[in-house]
Amino acid sequence: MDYNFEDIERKWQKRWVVQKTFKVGEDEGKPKYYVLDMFPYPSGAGLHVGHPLGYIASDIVARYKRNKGFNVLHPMGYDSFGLPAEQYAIQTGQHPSITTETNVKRYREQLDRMGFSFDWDRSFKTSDPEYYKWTQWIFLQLFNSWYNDKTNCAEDIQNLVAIFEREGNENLGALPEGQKKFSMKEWNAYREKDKSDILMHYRLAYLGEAFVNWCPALGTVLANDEVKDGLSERGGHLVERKRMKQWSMRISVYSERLLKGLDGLDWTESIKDAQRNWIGKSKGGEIRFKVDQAEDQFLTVFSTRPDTLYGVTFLAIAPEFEGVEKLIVESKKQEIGEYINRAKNRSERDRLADPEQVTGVFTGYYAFHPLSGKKLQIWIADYVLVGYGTGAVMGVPAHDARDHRFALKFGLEIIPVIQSPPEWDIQKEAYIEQKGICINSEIINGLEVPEAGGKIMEKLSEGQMGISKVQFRLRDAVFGRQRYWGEPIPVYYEMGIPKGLPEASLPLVLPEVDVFLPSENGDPPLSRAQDSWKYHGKFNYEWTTMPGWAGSSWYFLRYMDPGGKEVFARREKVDYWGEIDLYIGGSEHTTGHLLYFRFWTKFLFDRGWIPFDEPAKKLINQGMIQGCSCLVHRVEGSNKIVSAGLKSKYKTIKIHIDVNLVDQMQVDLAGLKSWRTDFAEAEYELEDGKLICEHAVEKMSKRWHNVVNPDDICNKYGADTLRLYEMFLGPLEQSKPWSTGGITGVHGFLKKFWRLFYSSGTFFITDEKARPEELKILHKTIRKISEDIERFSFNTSVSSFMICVNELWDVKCCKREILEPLLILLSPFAPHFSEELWEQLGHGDGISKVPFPLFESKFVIESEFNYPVSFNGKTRFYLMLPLDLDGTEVEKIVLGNELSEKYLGDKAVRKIIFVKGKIINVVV
Ligand code: ANZ
Repeated sequence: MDYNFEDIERKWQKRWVVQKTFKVGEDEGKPKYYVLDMFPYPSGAGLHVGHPLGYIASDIVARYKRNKGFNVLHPMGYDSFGLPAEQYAIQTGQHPSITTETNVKRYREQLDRMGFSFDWDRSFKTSDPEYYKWTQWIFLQLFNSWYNDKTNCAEDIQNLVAIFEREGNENLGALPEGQKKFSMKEWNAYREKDKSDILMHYRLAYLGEAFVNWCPALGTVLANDEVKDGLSERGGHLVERKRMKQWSMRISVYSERLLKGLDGLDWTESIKDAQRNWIGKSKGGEIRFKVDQAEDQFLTVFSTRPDTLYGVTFLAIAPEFEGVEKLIVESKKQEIGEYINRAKNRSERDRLADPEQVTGVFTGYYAFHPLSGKKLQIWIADYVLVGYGTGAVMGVPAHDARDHRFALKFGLEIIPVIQSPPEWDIQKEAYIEQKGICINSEIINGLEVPEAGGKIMEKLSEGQMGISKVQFRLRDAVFGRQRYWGEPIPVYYEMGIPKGLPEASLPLVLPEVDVFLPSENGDPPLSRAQDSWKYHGKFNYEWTTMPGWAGSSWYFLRYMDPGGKEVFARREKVDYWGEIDLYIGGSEHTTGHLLYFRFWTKFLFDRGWIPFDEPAKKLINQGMIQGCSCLVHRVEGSNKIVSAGLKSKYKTIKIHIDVNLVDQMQVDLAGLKSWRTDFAEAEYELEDGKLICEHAVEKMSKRWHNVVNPDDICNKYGADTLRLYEMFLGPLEQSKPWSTGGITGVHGFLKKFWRLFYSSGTFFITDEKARPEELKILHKTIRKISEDIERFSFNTSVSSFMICVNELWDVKCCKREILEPLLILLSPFAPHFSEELWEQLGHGDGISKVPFPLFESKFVIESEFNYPVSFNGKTRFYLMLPLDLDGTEVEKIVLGNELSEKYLGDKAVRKIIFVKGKIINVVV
């Protein structure tokens, strides 16, 4: 019987579903293993062959771990809220839930065809009300929590209210920006609205004014990680900075813990470093400069280099600096107003990206140096960012490159305060080394940089002119989106006061609207909901919805207890499954999802709902599978297509064509003509009657006509070949182009493997005892595959299988003792194939839970070794000798060898160095 993958795969996929083979529950008798893929957004285009790369890898691990005796949780679901379904709804009027449903169905079919061992009973979509009920619930917990710096832990906001009622905010340490001290008496006398405003400064989910990335084309705000180079990541629309009242998440309070937690994680260093950078911890100080023309007014800057304080020659503030208008002299108001407007339309990234283009305006105001008393000009400059530090800097042109450029452009003084090498021209270039001896700096002259910085901060804090400070770059995360297709934020407004919904009112279900667009007056789409969509029929609900990252920040917990009605996940289940043991997904989520889900995990841990504070112990980022585009040459200005070899005769442009029309560079001409009318009408110049095209490696995308659908590969070669082939393409973490060139080789390997079980068309296996060389082939492979899977090196596994099968063919092995364990080894990679043969071998129990074969070293021990024989260290020849010979026996054989006589001549042997299994060296 031939290897009929179609029937086999259909049969096993069905059986796994019917028998619920991969359904899993808590089992105290087994160690657990939780392996998770980043769940997909079900887009209309369906999966292409790049998507399953990570899923195949995680499925191999899941299956392997089951065979190793682990109780494996391996779930899959859909991250189904988001922009594309909504954009489609805007264009077509089709409700996003319908689009989502259709796409999910398609994804499921595609995933099923690849033979993944997911426990589908645990599946859900983030847009299911039963799921987002709990996303809303977590939002409410965040809303009802604050971060206590003293306990370093999130706590119930009622604890804070109790403190205020008892003692006001006087003992609470640093106050939130713009907040005043109040006593217990004052607090108790405040109106509800005032109290609510004060508490808003503490809540972990809060409504606050913030500069946001506003995308007019999409009509919504975007998170920092959704903006790339000043454009929206989705759609590439212009993004501007705008101050808006927004729901935000106070992730910044977790900066230090998010940073520290990285040290204990088995994630790739590059991801950890990217997160470290994004969190961006800087140690330094806040320094106050008294403003000259204003009574009691100070300008506070944040600096990481207090040691350079005597080198300050100007101060600069961000154009969006709060209170900027109070620092501008009358005569400059118009000029500065225009400058500020221009700066607003430059994204933060642009402002930093173009260092040569320094701009700024002098405000006409001055401030005094806190130690020397020197008068310093205050400037407005757009290289100063409002969201970082205090939004103001002290300009030290001698030692900071940006300040240096600024000083050169505006003719400001450059005073060196750190000793630079003698040849250094400080007027030409800043000396930015953070070490050296201080000069021109009164009280710190002669001191080294770090010590000098400490001394300055000490001196400043004595006069209350500065305090040491650790600053993080990580900003609070904007949470509200002016979009329809997201979780409604469970908040209503009573007399202008935002209030969290009571738990019993959850889920707050997304209301129906007539169109999925903002209303005429620019309010978000949810404002279009009918009057019935009001809390208690009278209070407006919040109109913005949650961002894409809300649902994905805790989905890994829901898989542990997907049906739970009382709680997001029952504690005993979470205790059992614990952290994700292996998480596989793309590295593009580094500063988005991968940070947010760590944040929510830490929060849920703080509030006692889960027993761990990091979600994933190990993380692997699979590489991208790029497309291999096909391009034909069209003569410029005509509709003439010429074969690649003739292109030098003409001036041509390259045009993408569908990769499915090409076989090894040769284009199927008839297919091309029926593919698009411009090709049907074109004139052709061929080479030997053939149209040859060119290849280019690019992102796999519809736009480049280079998308390869896994369904097509499954139809042609089967899912097991697809699985093996994707792994065979190269190391999991590397990006690599898709080419179908090698797939027949992999398919051929499976066929050859299959034939080991068949003799003249009938199943034939013997129970004869295996010979040592057969056992050696098997155990070498067991060792290699086990090591490879543990190291996630799947490409090398596939090669080892190929070698093994070739070797077994050479010795004509058809023994059960060899082939049975080999099938188990292969089963994580090619599960349908292995299940089928396993059944044919007479097993009724399925291959997915039988023990993984154990490596036994005794079978691979070599009995002989091919020794290099050297004379005075120089290798002259090789001798194959049994490994159990001792030194004297070896000596005899070596000296008796006729080749030795040749190299010895008449010289006497002084000694022979013999290392078993390594070398023989004759010293003369
Ligand atoms: C004086 C100084 C002298 C500085 C010197 C640097 C070198 P990191 O390390 O990234 O935290 N800075 C502070 N707030 C800023 C803002 N809102 N926009 C732009 N720049 C800002 O950077 C901290 C340094 O960046 C601070 O230290 C400040 O310049 C600048 F030789 O102060 B420094």
